[in-house]
Amino acid sequence: MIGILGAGSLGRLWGALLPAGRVAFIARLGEPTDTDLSYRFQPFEGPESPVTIPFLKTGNKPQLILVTTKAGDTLNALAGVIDRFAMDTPILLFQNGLGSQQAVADRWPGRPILAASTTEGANRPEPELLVHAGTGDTWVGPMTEPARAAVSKTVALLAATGLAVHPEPDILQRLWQKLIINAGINAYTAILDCPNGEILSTHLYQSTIDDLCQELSQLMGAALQIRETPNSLRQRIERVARNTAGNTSSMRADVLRGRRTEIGFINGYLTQLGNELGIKTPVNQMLTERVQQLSSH
Ligand code: KPL
Repeated sequence: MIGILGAGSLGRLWGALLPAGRVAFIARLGEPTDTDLSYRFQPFEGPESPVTIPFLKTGNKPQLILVTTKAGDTLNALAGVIDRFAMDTPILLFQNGLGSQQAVADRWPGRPILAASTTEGANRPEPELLVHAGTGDTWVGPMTEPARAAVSKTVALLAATGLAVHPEPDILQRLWQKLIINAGINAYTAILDCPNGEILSTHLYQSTIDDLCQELSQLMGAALQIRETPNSLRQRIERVARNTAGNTSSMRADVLRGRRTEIGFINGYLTQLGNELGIKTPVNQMLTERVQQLSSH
């Protein structure tokens, strides 16, 4: 049995694709477990189908736990349920940005805590409909020492979905690559209230992107000892913005729905890291503050 904590788009995607009967959602502390969760699933190819997934019952011993909560909810959500699970149960974190993964690993260093970086695209155009909008890749790697031995088992369990899942010994580096893209796109789309591609021609983006990429390059060099020029980072950001030109970013979507954004785990995380490392990050700070002004922080 695989347990999923967090029934948003990504949790529902894994729930729909894992073998039926071997997957259950994990109720948060105080939530009822006697009803099933039902929704419609539109696969990337093929017809829509109904999905019904039970909640994990007391006494169920999951082999793996997927955590698909928002970054800002993760520590609390896990703290509410983790004592129910054996110390050797692998826990795989799917949060955007950085900061929440380290917080979980620091809190439970003796548990096998893993992190994933995924490019699978899923959304919920209606609350009861989950659409697998784009296929991609998922990389899985260890965040704590005991997790090293759990990577191949975790990859094998997830590969049952038919999705492309790969082991990644250096998952932090992989998470940074995604962080760079999100840091260069998401906040701009939220502030400017536009799809990803439209940021490229705006004054706000044009007048700050080179300084932002300078900050990102310095931070990445200091944190990972990986040197990438600001220019190559800018090219990567712009390639993704063009390839996803019509998309509403996750951050713009959060602002539009009045939800808390993940800015604290993207540009906010980078600002904080800059403070710790003595690297100036005025553009990350400006983007963080402007998004915080928009959303319910
Ligand atoms: O990951 C994304 C997000 O919206 O969070 C991008 C790559 C910007 C695509 O929309």
